[in-house]
Amino acid sequence: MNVKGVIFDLDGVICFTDEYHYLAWKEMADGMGVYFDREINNRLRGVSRMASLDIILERYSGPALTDAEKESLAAKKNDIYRSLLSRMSPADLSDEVKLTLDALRAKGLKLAIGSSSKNAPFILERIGLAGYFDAISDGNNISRSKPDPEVFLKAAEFLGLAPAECLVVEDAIAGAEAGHAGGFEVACVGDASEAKAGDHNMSCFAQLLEVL
Ligand code: B16
Ligand code: MG
Repeated sequence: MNVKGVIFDLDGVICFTDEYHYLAWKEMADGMGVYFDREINNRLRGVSRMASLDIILERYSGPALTDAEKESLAAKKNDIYRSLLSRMSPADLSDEVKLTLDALRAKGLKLAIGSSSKNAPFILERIGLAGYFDAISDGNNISRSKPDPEVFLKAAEFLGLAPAECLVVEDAIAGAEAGHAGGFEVACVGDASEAKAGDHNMSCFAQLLEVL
C-alpha cells in the first residue's frame, strides 16, 4: 500500500464515549416514556445524531412529532451528553493509542480525524489532542452521514491526498462501508473488526503498526 495518510474515526477508535451517548439518550428516552437499552444503543455507533433519534423513536407510539420537536429532543440529549463529556480528561486517551499515533507520525504519515460527531473538536480538546491532527473532518462539515463516504472524502481533501493514498480506521460497520464507498482501504477494530468489515481486521489499535 502506498499510504501517505491515515484517517481515524473518533468514537470507538481514538476514545470511547459510548457510555455517555447511552446515558444521555437513556435520560431523554425515559423522559418521554420510550423504551431504550444498551442493545439499541449499539445500533447508534457511527450513526448521526438525528438518525440515532429516529432509531430510538421506533419504540415511540404517541402523536406524530414535528421536525421542531425532534430537533428539541436531540438538543436535550446533546446538552446532557456534553455535560458528561466535560468529565473527560487526557486520562481518557490510552497510552496505546497515543504511542501508536506518535509512531505513525514519526513514519511521515499525515493524520486526520473523520468523525460523524459535531462534538469532535470538544472531545479532542478534553482528551488533550486539540491541534494534534493535520486535518479534522467531522459532523460540522458534512451533509450526509456514514455510510456515505463524504466525511472521509473531505478528510482526504483537507490532507491534500487522494482516497487511494489514505487508510481509514473504523470501529463501526457503517463507517467501514463509508470508507469502501469512498475508495479507501479500511482497517477495523471493535465491532467492525469482529464482523470482518475491513480489509484489515485488527485485534487492537497498535496493530496498525503492522498494517502500515
Ligand atoms: P454527535 P464517530 C459518532 O462518532 C458516534 O459513533 C455516534 O454514536 C454519534 O451519534 C455520532 O457520532 C454523532 O455524534 O451527536 O456528537 O454529533 O464514531 O463517527 O466518531
Ligand atoms: Mg466510531
